[in-house]
Amino acid sequence: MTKNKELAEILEKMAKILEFNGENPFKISAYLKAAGAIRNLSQDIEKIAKDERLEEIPGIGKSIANKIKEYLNTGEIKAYKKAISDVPEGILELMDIQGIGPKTLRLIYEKLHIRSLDDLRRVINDGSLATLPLMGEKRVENIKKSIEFLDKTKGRLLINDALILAEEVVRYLNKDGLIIEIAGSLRRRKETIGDIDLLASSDNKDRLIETFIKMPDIERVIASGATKGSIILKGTQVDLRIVDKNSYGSALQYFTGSKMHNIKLRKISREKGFKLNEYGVFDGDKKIAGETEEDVYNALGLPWIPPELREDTGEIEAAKSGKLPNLVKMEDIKGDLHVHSNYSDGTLTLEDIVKEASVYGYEYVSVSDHSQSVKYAKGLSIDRLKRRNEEIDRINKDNNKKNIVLLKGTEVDILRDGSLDYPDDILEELDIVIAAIHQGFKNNINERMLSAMKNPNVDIIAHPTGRVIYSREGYKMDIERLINDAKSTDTILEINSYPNRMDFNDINCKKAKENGIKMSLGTDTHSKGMMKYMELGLSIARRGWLEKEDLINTYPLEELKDKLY
Ligand code: DGT
Ligand code: CA
Ligand code: CA
Repeated sequence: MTKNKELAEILEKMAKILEFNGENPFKISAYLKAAGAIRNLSQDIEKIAKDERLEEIPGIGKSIANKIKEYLNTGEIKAYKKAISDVPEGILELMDIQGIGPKTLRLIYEKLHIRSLDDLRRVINDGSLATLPLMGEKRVENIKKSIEFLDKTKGRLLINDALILAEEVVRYLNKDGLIIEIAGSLRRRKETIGDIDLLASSDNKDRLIETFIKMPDIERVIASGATKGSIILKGTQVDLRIVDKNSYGSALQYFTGSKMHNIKLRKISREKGFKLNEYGVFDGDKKIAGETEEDVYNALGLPWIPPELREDTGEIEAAKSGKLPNLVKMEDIKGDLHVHSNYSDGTLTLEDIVKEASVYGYEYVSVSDHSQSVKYAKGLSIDRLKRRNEEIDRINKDNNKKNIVLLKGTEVDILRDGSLDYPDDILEELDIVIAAIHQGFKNNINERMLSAMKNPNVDIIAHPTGRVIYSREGYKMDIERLINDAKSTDTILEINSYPNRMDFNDINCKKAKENGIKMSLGTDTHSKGMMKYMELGLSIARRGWLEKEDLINTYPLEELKDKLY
C-alpha cells in the first residue's frame, strides 16, 4: 500500500501548490478530495488501477485517474512537475509548515519577500510577520513551534548539535570515572546524525541504566533493559549500551559502523575462518580479540582504521594494501583562515581575535572581512579596509612576543558580472584574498567563479557550493567544473566549518584531493567561541581522506606566504 500513501501526499501537495498559485478553487478541492479518498482506501491502489476501477472511487474523476495511472506507470506526474516549477524556489519546503496555509504563504511571499526557512525565521524574530493582516502574536508563536518541529522531524541533527547533546549525556553519566564513548555515525563524524549511540563499560550495569533513564529533561524512555537503555532527549534518541570490558573493543567497532563497513569486515573474517560480532573475533570457540578495536582489526589482518573513514568507500582495500591516508589532525593546524572582525559584521575586535586564537596555539589568523557591496554584512569600504590594515600592522608589531600574526585578508564578493568587489590594486595590498558569492545565487556561478579564480590576487574560494544545511540547497553549479577550474588556476578551495555550512563536504573534498587541489579550513567566526568550529571542518577534511599537506592551514607561516604569493 506504499503507493497509496505516496499518491495521497502528492495530490495534497498539488492542491497546496495550486492554491499558492491562485488557481480555480474547484480544481483545488478536487485534488484534496481525491487525496482524502486515497488515504481512506482499504485496498491497494495499484490493484484498483490494474482492474481499471479508479473512477469508481468516490472523489476521483477521469482527469485525476489519468494522473494516478501516469504515476503508477512512469513514477512521475508531468502536471505535478510543471506546477512545482512554477513555485519560487524555497517556497516548496515552507508548505510543510503547520499553521501557514498556501494563501498566507503567498501573502508573506509577496509582502515580506520570504523565500526560505531562514527568511521566515528572520521575519518572525524581527516582528514583521506579526504585523501582517490576520497574523497576530499567537499565530506567529504557533508557526514558530511548527518550524522547530519541522527541524527536528527532518529527523537528523546537525553534527554540532549532536556533539553538544552527546557530551551533555557523557558528562552527566561520567561521574565516577566510567569508561564511556560516543559510537555510531557521530563517532564517524557524519555531518548529520540520526541518533546518538553511546557505549560504556561498567561493573554496575543496572545502576548505570537506572541513572541514564532518570536523566533530567528527558522526554521519554523508549527502552530500558539489562545492557541497554534508550531515551528521547530534546527530540533526539540516545542509545546507551553497556558491555563487558573484554568485549569493549569489538562492541565499539560494531556500534561505530557504518553498517556497510561492518558487513565487509565480517566477510573478511569469514574468509579467514573466524567469526566476528560485537563480543569479539572468534576462532572456533576461542576468542582471539575483543578488548580493543585495534586488536579486532589486527586479528583480521588489518591496521586500525580511523572511524571517519569507515563508510566502505575504499578504506578496507586501502588498509589491506597499507595505503590508508595519514589523516590530518588538530595538532597539525597552525591557523584559522576565515574570521570576521567587528570592522565588518563580526563582534570581535582585532585584539579579541588574537586572544581567541591563542587558546588554540595558532601561528596566524586571517581576518577576512566582507567587501564593500555586501551592505547587510557591513562590508568594508576601501577607506575602512585601509584603516583596518593599519591597525593589523600595529597589532602584529606589538604582538610579536605572542607569536600570533594577523593576516590582512578579505572575503571579497564575486559580483553578478564575475568581477570582484575591490579593484586589483587594493587586493594586491592584502596577504590573503578569499572570494565568495553572496548575491545572484542562480546566475552563471561557474563562469563567475572562474573569472574570480583567474584573478592572480584570489587565493581561495570560500564555501564553494553555497549550501546551507536544512535551508538552502546551494548554488546551481557544476562541481566537476569548479574542481577543474580550481586546478587550472591553482586556486585553493575552502572547507567552511560553520555548523550549518560544512561546505565543501567530505565527498567533494575527496574528489578535489584526487585532482591535486589544496584546501583551506576556515571557521567563518563572527563572535566569541566560534573558533572551536575548526573541529567540525577538520572532521570533514578527515572524512574526505585529507592529509596534512592537503590543507594549507598546516603550513608554517613562511611556507603559507610562499603558497599565497
Ligand atoms: P545514524 O544513527 O542514522 O546517523 O547512523 P548510525 O551509523 O549511527 O546507525 P545506527 O544508530 O542505526 O547504528 C549504530 C551502528 O550499529 C551502525 O553504524 C552499525 C551498527 N549496526 C546497526 N545495525 C546494524 C546491522 O544491521 N548490521 C551491522 N553489521 N551493523 C549494524
Ligand atoms: Ca546512530
Ligand atoms: Ca542507534
